[in-house]
Amino acid sequence: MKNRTTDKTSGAKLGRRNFLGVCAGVGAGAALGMRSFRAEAAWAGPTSKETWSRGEVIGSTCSMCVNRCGILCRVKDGVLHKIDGDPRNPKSRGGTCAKGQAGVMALYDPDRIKYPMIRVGKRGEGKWRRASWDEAYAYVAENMDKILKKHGPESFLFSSSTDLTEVFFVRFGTYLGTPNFARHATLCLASRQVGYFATMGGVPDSDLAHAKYVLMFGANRLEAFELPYNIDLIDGIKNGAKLVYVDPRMTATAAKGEWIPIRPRTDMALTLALMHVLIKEELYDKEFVANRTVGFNALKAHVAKYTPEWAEKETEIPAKKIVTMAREMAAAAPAVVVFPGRRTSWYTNDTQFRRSMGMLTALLGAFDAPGASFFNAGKQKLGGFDWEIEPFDIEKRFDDFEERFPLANHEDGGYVSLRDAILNGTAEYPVKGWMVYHQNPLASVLDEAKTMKMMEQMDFICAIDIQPSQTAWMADIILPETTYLERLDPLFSPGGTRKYIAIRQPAVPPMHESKTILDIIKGVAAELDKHHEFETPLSDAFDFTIEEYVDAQLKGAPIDRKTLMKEGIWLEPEKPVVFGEYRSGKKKFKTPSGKMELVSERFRRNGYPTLPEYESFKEVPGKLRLLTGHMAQFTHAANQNNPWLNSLYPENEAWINPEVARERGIKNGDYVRVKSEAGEVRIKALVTPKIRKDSVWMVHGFGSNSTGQTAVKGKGGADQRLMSSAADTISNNQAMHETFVDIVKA
Ligand SMILES: Nc1nc2c(c(=O)[nH]1)N[C@H]1C(S)=C(S)[C@@H](COP(=O)(O)OP(=O)(O)OC[C@H]3O[C@@H](n4cnc5c(=O)[nH]c(N)nc54)[C@H](O)[C@@H]3O)O[C@H]1N2
Ligand SMILES: Nc1nc2c(c(=O)[nH]1)N[C@H]1C(S)=C(S)[C@@H](COP(=O)(O)OP(=O)(O)OC[C@H]3O[C@@H](n4cnc5c(=O)[nH]c(N)nc54)[C@H](O)[C@@H]3O)O[C@H]1N2
Ligand code: SF4
Ligand SMILES: [Mo]
Repeated sequence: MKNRTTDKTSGAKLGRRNFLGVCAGVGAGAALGMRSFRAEAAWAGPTSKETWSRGEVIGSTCSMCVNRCGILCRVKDGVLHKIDGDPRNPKSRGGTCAKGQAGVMALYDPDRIKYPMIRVGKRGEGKWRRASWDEAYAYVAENMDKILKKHGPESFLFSSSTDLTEVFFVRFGTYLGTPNFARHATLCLASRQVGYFATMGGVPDSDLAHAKYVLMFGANRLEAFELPYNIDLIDGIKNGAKLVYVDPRMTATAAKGEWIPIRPRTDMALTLALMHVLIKEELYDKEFVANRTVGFNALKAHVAKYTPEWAEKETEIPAKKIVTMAREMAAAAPAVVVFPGRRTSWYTNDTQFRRSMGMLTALLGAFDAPGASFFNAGKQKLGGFDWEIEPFDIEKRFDDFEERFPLANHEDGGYVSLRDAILNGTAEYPVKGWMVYHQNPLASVLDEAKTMKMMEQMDFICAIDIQPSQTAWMADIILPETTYLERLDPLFSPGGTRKYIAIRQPAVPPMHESKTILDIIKGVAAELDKHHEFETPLSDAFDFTIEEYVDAQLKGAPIDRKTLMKEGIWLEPEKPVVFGEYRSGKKKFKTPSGKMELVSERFRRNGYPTLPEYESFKEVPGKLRLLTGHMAQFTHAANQNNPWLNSLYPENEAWINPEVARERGIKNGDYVRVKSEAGEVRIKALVTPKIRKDSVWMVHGFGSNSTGQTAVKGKGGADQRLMSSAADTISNNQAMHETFVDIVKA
């Protein structure tokens, strides 16, 4: 391995060995997950002046993944030396993962985008010239203006993923006048949202620490972190909970419980059969069902055909096992968690499957009680600007998203439908400009070749990123944002059992020529205003500072900005969680009936089957189903090139069952070619009994074409290159496990 970990510009010497020293074990055992730091016990908190003998400690919020753990940044002489977990944070409780600690190298990464870069070669060729910010603003504005004049504002696609600063980017697009946004949900969790909202009016929290029985469907909490569930799950297991983990693949989470190696795409056969047994054996919660649900009789008739014997043929889980599962769950109820999961971008029927999980929860009465699912008490309300902002005109959207997916969150839009509309020419107007912020769609949207085609027909692509992602590398201009360690972001107050206000604030001043998204938008807006007459001048829409924005958020809050910056977090005094208000009927579910809906009124109104129907299917003979997912060391395709994280796992592997490998003459460590209708990749084989014979799995995020990513370029295989385009029929969530592949020795 080439040593890229000493950055001359920073003076910080942060070698691989040091890093492995501080987060020992992470590479060897991803299952370790979050860990606390003993050092914190002796540490008084960031308010005390001399807290860290060698420097200063700044309380902030991680942004290396979506979890927003509380962090403590240890800084000396303007250099960030180490990131630890903040023990005061109620969600992360002092833990940080390998990625969180490697945030240091997001800052000091030699491959970071350091100044605006304008493309001089062909798209993707990697030839750039350095530009000043003035030149960059003028360049962006000129190109945007050409599209505005020729095609109008609707001709812009604005795409971004959930983070605290996304609000500014969306405001920019809205003021420009485009209705075409593509945001995070349909890449990730849209099916879960639609399925659970229809059934119980929201996605519940899970009291995993006190559950007696936990059923998880491919929710790999101990590798794909979701705070605080990964910590609570371990506590729950220590307290005696039984974990039943359903996945075609044995994960670190499966290793902590009982692994059920289900035939992929058949999970709904299992939930339906579990409901069949609960009803047939009268094991369901009769009182809860009678008082707090609607549609029981229809459900009873509906699941009569879904016997365990029938489900065994679909799922390859023995009928006896299914009966035992139902009985054990009933015995443990209400302290049962049927875990809703997070990434539900699996199959074309995922919304109905997630709905069936909510229905199973309802039948068990496993709700609003200790150890069960519950709705949390809510967030600390934050204020904000009194923005008189017209919501964008969704009806003008070119993919008819709101008509075709009436139950999806329309403000999120959907990638698969909009890409199809562009490529099939069904869009009523051309889409010529693409502004991409904090998102890497060339990696995160399935069927890379199609995304490339969509890019080819764009006149202008502007990417705002911190590093040369695959998408940024294909852009016409890359604008460098400051990392989360160099800037003040809007505050946030997450929901949870304990309210708090967290802050993300600079640990060090901005490096290189990076700027915040708010400053970047201001710069572009001022130039655009020179070219174009907007109803509201864009500059007027952004005539505020981040500090003013944060102050507005804190209006009426129990803490002011200066104190919050000093403390790093505000916590509400601890209160016990109140259970029972939904069970008693004091609180209503946010469904049309106010109850949990076994028969969904919302689905009826929108023409969808009101009860989940299982449809049988056949595999493609001789081929394997491609499965994807995440691992503890990386976030999506965002940080495989981070020097420290890269050193933990430099290249991905395809998990292949030993029997499949033997048939094809493949040995562990051989390179193989994986081929589908959409594309082909070369990747190393990991021959392991931890995967079923009908499937192949690879971790997402490798096989980058960006030559700017000097550590990871050309290494491993990109799963999105193999996946054919598919989406859930109700939510438009991309469906990433519908592709079959061939594997041959390379
Ligand atoms: N094949 C396959 N595809 C998947 C998945 C999978 O498992 N397999 N998972 C899916 C899931 S669950 C999700 S949520 C999506 C996620 O997909 P995306 O939303 O595209 O990914 P992110 O990791 O959120 O964002 C990535 C980009 O943001 C940049 N970035 C990071 N910090 C900053 C910052 O401070 N400022 C700016 N401007 N940029 C920053 C990163 O460098 C990176 O290029 O992918 C989905 N796609
Ligand atoms: N370290 C780390 N943590 C993360 C992320 C990250 O990138 N890295 N991303 C965050 C985000 S945005 C998300 S959405 C979550 C994702 O969290 P998860 O959804 O828990 O994680 P994935 O790794 O996407 O795992 C999906 C699992 O589903 C299994 N699976 C595939 N097909 C089937 C099937 O038909 N049935 C069943 N039962 N299982 C199946 C796969 O084998 C895989 O193990 O993680 C979050 N946390
Ligand atoms: S799970 Fe890791 S990367 Fe994600 S926010 Fe927490 S410390 Fe950061
Ligand atoms: Mo996600």
